[in-house]
Amino acid sequence: MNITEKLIKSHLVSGEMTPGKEIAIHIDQTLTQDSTGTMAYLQFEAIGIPRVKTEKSVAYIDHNTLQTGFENADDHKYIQTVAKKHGIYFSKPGNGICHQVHLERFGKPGKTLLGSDSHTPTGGGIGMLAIGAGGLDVAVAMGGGAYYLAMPKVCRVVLTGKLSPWVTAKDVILEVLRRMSVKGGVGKVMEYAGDGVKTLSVPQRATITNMGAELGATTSVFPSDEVTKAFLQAQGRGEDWIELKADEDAIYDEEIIIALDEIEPLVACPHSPDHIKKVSEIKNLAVDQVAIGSCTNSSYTDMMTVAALLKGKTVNPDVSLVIAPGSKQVMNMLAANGALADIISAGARILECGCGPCIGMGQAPATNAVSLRTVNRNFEGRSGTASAQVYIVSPETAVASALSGKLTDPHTLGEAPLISMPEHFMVNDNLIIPPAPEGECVKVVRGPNIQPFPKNTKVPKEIKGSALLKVEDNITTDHIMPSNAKLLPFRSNVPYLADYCLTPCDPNFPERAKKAGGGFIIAGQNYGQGSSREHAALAPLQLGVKGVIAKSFARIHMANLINNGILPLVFVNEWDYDNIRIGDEFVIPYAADQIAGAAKGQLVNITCVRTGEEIPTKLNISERQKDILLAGGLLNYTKESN
Ligand code: MIC
Ligand code: SF4
Repeated sequence: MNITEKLIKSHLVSGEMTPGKEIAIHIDQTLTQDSTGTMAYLQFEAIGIPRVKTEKSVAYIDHNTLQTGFENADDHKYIQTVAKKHGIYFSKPGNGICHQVHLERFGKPGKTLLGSDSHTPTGGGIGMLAIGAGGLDVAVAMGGGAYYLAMPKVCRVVLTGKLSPWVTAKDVILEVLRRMSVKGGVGKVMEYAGDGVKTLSVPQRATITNMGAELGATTSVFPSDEVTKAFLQAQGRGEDWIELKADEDAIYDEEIIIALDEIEPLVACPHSPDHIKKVSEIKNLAVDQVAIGSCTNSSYTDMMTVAALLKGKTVNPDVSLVIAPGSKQVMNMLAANGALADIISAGARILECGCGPCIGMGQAPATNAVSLRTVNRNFEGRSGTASAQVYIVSPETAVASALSGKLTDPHTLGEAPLISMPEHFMVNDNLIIPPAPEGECVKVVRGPNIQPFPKNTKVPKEIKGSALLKVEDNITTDHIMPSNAKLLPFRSNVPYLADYCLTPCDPNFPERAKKAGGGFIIAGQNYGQGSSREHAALAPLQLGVKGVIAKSFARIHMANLINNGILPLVFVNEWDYDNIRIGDEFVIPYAADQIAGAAKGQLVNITCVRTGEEIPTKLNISERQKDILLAGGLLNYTKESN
């Protein structure tokens, strides 16, 4: 067996391990962050289980830390109290980005981790089966329920040789994205192998597994070896290590080979993580802002490299350099060893440990500005400035460019610094609050920003509605439910957020949807790529959306639609997409029967009233997902089946 199969087999609750077939796995650990967490805990409360049944569940506060009004602080209080009551560890604001902290303090090789954030696969860097999911799926897992997913194919990524100086793990994953695109990983686990693996440290591996999310992959995983052991020992957690490797004769569904020594510094150009070029190919690109941080590149070794490169130098006068270390542990160590002073002296602006600019929480660039970031996503508008041009690079390229004022290949900096892994990380978990031993008397505090979330109803006899919007390929969750400093504080207020749903595609969409009393969204390939945010399903639900008819869907978003009772219909004929006009009226007759038939592979036929013709579509759903859709969503289904 390969590593993926071993991890799945040891957690399999039901199903057959054949690619594409639905399986259910037991979840050992969960994580939430605050922007999806409020919803996940509201849903956990709705399920009604008093204490979590996982080995470890952690609630992080890392996204909404700007606190420009009472909303974020209210949500923090809600999450802190609900966590205390139900047996969940609480990582206070300032303790760091969920994925970075989880890797440092909680992740364990061989375990499963379900997180309400799409970059949960970061844990694959230490041999976890770490998967991102919607808040409701995480809520169910906290209650001891299995997590259902399609058995993935396994793509073996063979790494040979070793990275040349100035070439980084970020460049490796950008190379994978160049080859496979943002939809190349859908339905797959990327499993890393080959003799190049042992040359990569845990933070480097985690950078690679983190950004596997951008391939649309179910997750990514590295073996757990001596390097993993040394990392866990340095975190004071040597006892959490187990070895994990693929059998000699393991079989894979696909394979790609990457010669590490042939990679050069790469950059993902606006507005997609797979618009890859060599840094050396782009000449004279003046840079206005450089942002270093995010769950992809904010580890201790990343930050030490940045400090070494900045030491004794000054940031270019035309560049604003902002740096957010990934965790309190990282920041603390930089402060203790003096590296922070080097960073500050060079003129960098230090931000608190959190997501910050990565999700547009502050540091929005100027109009038309070029912003180089070490993040994982450069979707249009995500920085908080619609006209900004965001390029994704490694920390090394980021510093070289911050110093020169232009996009610059780090080779120009001379000899690369040698930063080694510390023998001991500074361990101080004083910002992690354990749950109350008995939760009964803990009072959950709810601020006025927490509004009831929309709930769907059983499928009616006939589903009717008009085409409300037609969008192209690769629409991201940042288009569907934009997140920035103005909107992120309202993640527990879906009625408010709904007024911004899909507005980057069409500012009139919410109003049109409300007037029409709901309807359908028409979309191209890979609809819903990016975030795990359930709000990208909840806000359309609030507006009465009954179905999305697309050429294809991204994994997590499709699951979120189903969980909320919205039909993810797939065109059989691509020309039907071309022929649909906004305003066309659709009818799905015998809806329940057709949905039931779909689980057996039959088509769902939609009648277009204007043309009188039938549009054949597929619903790629399991029997269980059929029941969820018929019930009007997972919450109704769970209640019905209890
Ligand atoms: C992201 O990077 O897009 C986010 C913000 O972390 C999201 C979660 C969210 O929308 O709250 C993700 O990756 O799932
Ligand atoms: Fe936070 Fe950005 Fe990572 Fe999402 S991708 S978890 S916003 S740092």
